[in-house]
Amino acid sequence: MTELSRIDCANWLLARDHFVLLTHRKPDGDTVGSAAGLCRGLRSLGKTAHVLYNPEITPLYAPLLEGLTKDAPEDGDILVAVDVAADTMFPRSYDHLKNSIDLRIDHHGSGREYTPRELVESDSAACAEIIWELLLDMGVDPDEKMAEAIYVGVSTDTGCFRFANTTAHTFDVAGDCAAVGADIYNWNQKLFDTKSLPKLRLQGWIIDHVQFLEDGKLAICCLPRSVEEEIGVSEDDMNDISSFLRSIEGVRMSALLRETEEGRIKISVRAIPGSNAAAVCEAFGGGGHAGAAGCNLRMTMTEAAEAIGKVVLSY
Ligand SMILES: [Mn+2]
Repeated sequence: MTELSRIDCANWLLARDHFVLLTHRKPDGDTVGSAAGLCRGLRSLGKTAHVLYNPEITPLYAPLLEGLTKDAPEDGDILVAVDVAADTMFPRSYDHLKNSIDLRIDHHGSGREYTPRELVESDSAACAEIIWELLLDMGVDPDEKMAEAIYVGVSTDTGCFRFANTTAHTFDVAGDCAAVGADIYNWNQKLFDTKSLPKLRLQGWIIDHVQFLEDGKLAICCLPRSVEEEIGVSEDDMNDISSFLRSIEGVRMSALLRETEEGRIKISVRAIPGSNAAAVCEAFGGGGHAGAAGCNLRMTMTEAAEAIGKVVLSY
């Protein structure tokens, strides 16, 4: 595997054509924004580029991909994964493509190699930050739609610039996006200031059912699928629900446990600086960032809560 510098990566892309960009399962603002921004940038250079249709795309982010998607790659297409830390993170329908991905562009330091070459900058708060610089390195003249996609990526991965991963560079990129004309107010409103009633009801349920351990430093909540269904929350509602637990006063680390359709337990861990969410999840075969990480366990909810509770505070 070759680790590319950003300039090498820009030149590698410039020397090629016919790109298909891949996003991760449960696509968030960063993977979608990165793919949309890069796709538009490549097109502006006269290249053919598409984002591979992701069956899990939600109504919140779907507009960013309008006119950009393609159902399947064709012979000779170059496959590029953006914001995808491991090949286990792709939607099921991409299984047959896993061995033919040419390049990974990512900001997950704990990611696992699955491509012959990669550009990984783990000090970037969002993959979209790397994409923005890459666009400029390639000589792209950014337009409003590119800026909007990149803004969605950087703002969502930083919780609207509140998380500890936010750097001066994150603000620089967001500032560039604003200067180019991204509709920042509209996106902030949609992403951070509007909550559906089911989401608020679910937050209420979580507050009623959260367990505090270690004098309130650790918050764990087990969320049964039946509760999600009864309240009627959407995937968009669940987007940043795990960060909500960390916002309780005194909590250093939080874990939200959910039941997946495949009968596994999906654990989202969030931590404040000084605690390491990625280390916890790596102990269970998952990964992520120090502030936000995840893993999937094949056990019952009670077993999973016990297992995670034991490990959590050693990190
Ligand atoms: Mn990301």
